[in-house]
Amino acid sequence: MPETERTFVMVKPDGVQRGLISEILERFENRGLKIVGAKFMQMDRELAEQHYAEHEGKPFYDSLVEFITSGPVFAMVLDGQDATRQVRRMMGATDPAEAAPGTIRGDYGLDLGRNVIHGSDHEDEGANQREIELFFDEDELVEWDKIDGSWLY
Ligand code: RTP
Ligand code: MG
Repeated sequence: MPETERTFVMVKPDGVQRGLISEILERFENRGLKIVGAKFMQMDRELAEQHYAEHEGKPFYDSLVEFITSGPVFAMVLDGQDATRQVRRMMGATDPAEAAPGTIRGDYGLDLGRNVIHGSDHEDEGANQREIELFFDEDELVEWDKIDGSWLY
């Protein structure tokens, strides 16, 4: 079996409000990424500040924390080969105006703030594990194998 890794992904409040959870989840499932955890939740300020600690002090930090706590988010943990990088490729560039069509932000993002989705940074080693632990308890993650499917249908 090829080696896999887990990554943290979150539909942001704009994506939830626009009813895009299932559309986004479908893309990841179709891509073969395995869901090992999922949670519909309201982030509080403390969690938002921890999650975006790397941006503290930047001009957009306050509005970022404000935005991410403005309504519910859909957080998930996905497992697959090179999952962190693959998710980032599927998300597209941070600024939807720069994101390629066919990517999630390229297809649905409105502007730099309202860019629909967050994924762990693949260039920041350990970000995926850090974010998974920040949002999920170990017992909220499910270890399971995809079967070969011969008896399913
Ligand atoms: P994210 O963390 O949300 O997945 O986005 P990202 O890695 O693609 O981008 P990052 O640099 O981590 O920025 C986090 C979020 O902050 C907002 N942002 N605003 N110059 C700006 O006004 C600015 N730069 C970034 C974006 O909403 C970005 O997703
Ligand atoms: Mg980031």
